[in-house]
Amino acid sequence: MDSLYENSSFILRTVASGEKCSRYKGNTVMQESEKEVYLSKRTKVLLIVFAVCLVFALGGLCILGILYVRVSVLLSAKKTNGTNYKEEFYVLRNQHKKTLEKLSRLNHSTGCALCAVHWIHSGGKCYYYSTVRMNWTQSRDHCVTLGGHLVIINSKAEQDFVTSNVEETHWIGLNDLDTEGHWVWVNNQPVSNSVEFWKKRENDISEPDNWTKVHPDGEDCASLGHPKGETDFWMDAYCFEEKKFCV
Ligand SMILES: [Ca+2]
Ligand SMILES: [Ca+2]
Repeated sequence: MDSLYENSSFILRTVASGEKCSRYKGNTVMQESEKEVYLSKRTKVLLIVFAVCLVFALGGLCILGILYVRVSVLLSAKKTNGTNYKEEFYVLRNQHKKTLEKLSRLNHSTGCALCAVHWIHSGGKCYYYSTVRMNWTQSRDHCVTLGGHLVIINSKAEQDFVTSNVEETHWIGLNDLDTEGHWVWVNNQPVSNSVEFWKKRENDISEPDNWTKVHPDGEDCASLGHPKGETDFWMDAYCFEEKKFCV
């Protein structure tokens, strides 16, 4: 009986132990199940966040695409307009140049003054005196847009005529930019020794003196007179000074 009692006790302990084990296993299963549910929820949340981010990213890409297309269209339109204006400018400039050439031919054939408005006729040519001041290079380029060139003086009569209409220093179409001391007109013709009107000084250096005391680069562009004096002779001057100019 003792043995049976003992065995019963063992069985009871075993049963009790089995119950405890079952409860433990049950708890473990429940924890794992909760863990799986938690992970599943977390995965869903992450997927939703990812999907939302993806939607925003796609939306951003669409907006960027639309902006890119709009900017491209605008730039293309501006480029086209710029090209059109440029072509129009060249056409008008050529027309202006041809008209001036016709006027010049008529002047030669008839002896009448047939220059454009604001241009002055003399000796079969038309002259223009600017109202604005520019440096020499700007003046040279601007004259071309007017259908002419910086004035080239070929005779004493032309020198007298050109200087008779100016009251302050003006640029003329003469420079030694390429080779110091080698003066050439804007049509690449050198200055004739018999037709030059440089300022002469008896007791000092005559013009052109390529004066470097004020501007170390010297003086490579010719003008009628200087800012503070007479205008009926040529002087070399610093090319970046701003002066009126003759066409
Ligand atoms: Ca010079
Ligand atoms: Ca000088």
